[in-house]
Amino acid sequence: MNAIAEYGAQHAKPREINHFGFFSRKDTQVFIAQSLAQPVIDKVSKLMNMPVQNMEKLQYIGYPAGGFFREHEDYIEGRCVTFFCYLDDLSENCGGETFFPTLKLKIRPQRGMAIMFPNGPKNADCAKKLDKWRYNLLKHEGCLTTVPKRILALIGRISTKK
Ligand SMILES: O=C(O)CCC(=O)C(=O)O
Repeated sequence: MNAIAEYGAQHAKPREINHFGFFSRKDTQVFIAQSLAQPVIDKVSKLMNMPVQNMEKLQYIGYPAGGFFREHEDYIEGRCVTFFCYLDDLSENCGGETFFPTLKLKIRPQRGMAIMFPNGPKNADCAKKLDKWRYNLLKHEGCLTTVPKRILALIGRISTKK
């Protein structure tokens, strides 16, 4: 995990995105080189019970102090499961939690801790009411952090298309 964190810190590029409030984020990001990422991808694919071919690339996301990722959901083009692993311990009152507003669930990052959750289809492939319910349930945000925070993110897809 240290080698991955080092690779991420060396190669991640800053992003500051604001799509009229949607997917707004301030962070740094890089896809981890396959040779380093493969053992993690193999493990997560087992946890997700999905073939390795359905996994996206492993991402390193680093937030500077003042970084955030506003409320959003991850379901786009068949991205059906999300996995995050936290690389830092964040103490209370530093912000930086992963927040699921509908569930009123705030997860404070702890080094080595991982979470995994399903993403609901939002489009025509599911009844509208159910879509809305799932969307509301699983939308989440990376809260504003006052200290640096780093995570690994891996997405499983329903198809192998990338
Ligand atoms: O940083 C976090 O806690 C959440 C990150 C996130 O929501 C994402 O990468 O989709």
